[in-house]
Amino acid sequence: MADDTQAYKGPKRVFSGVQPTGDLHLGNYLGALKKFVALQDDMECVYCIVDLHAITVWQDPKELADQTRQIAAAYLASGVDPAKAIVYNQSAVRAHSELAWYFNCVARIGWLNRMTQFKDKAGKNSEKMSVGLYDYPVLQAADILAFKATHVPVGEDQKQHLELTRDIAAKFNHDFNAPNFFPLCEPLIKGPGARIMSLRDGTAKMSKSDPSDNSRINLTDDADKIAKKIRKAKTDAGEMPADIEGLEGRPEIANLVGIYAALAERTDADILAQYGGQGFGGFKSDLADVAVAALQPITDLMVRYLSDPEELNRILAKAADRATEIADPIVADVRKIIGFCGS
Ligand code: AQP
Repeated sequence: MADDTQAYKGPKRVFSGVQPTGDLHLGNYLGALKKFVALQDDMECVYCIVDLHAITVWQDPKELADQTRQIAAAYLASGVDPAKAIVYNQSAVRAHSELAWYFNCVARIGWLNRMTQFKDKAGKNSEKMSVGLYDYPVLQAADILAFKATHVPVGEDQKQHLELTRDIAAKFNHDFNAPNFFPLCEPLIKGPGARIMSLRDGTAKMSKSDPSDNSRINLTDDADKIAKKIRKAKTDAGEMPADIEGLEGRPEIANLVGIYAALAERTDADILAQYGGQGFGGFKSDLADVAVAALQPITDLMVRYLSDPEELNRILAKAADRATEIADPIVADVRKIIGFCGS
């Protein structure tokens, strides 16, 4: 695998996406958006709002476009610059759907059966879920490979899906005797914020679909709400540990320390050295200040962007044209490689 990654000689390109399925939270910000901004000066970046993924579960047609603009506003407010990065919604670029079908014929059912995210989301109701939810990782592979993306910044929950993307790319290259046609993309997961956990349960991922709003900090929360949620965040009967070993078996404390470190751009060890031996009150109060200082400017800017939906529509449409210019020739080559008549 490693040799194959290096063997790909095409340009380096970043692709990632976020679903328009509700308010973005701190996990989405630290696991994805913050990384998006950091990469846009170094490589060509394609940042998608994955509305085709969103409809794998029911979305109200009256709300989908608003939700899509909400994510676009969050991208821009976080610092993604549409003059540098390509920011568009997935359904506006046909290459995603077309390539997903070709990859449906490359991916194996056994591979999809192993995907833990589908099992987690479907629970005991897998028979009643849409085929799209089951097939979600194949569309994700098409998203990435329609741009021959070489780097994919995501949170840790997406690791298994990116391994599947690499498997699909490798099998396509092998089956069609097209060595290195698709790159084996490199996940950019490591670093602070890769896995932010629920404020109510340090063993569960912070998630949009958690029924408890107190489990997450939303990018739309105001300063009071952020402070209240952090005050209420679950801790334990002990005190703040002074070193990393002291976080062992204390997932809620480890999560809060990780959030502090990621937002303040400091290390966990540094935070622990400062607060070790103290109660949680002062630490939580400082964490709330750090969170408000980092998130409030983003929230304010989001409101400004959302006040002009037509401008957001224009930004998305222009970027969709740029995305189509990159993806269409790649998918045309795929048609030729597969051997379709007239391609
Ligand atoms: N808790 C998290 N910590 C770090 N990164 C996270 N991401 C999501 N949750 C965390 C990353 O955010 C990006 C966008 O995610 P998404 O909206 O496309 O889908 P998701 O992973 O399904 O987000 P949620 O909040 O967990 O939604 P539900 O509740 O619907 O499952 C991805 O890069 C993801 O890794």
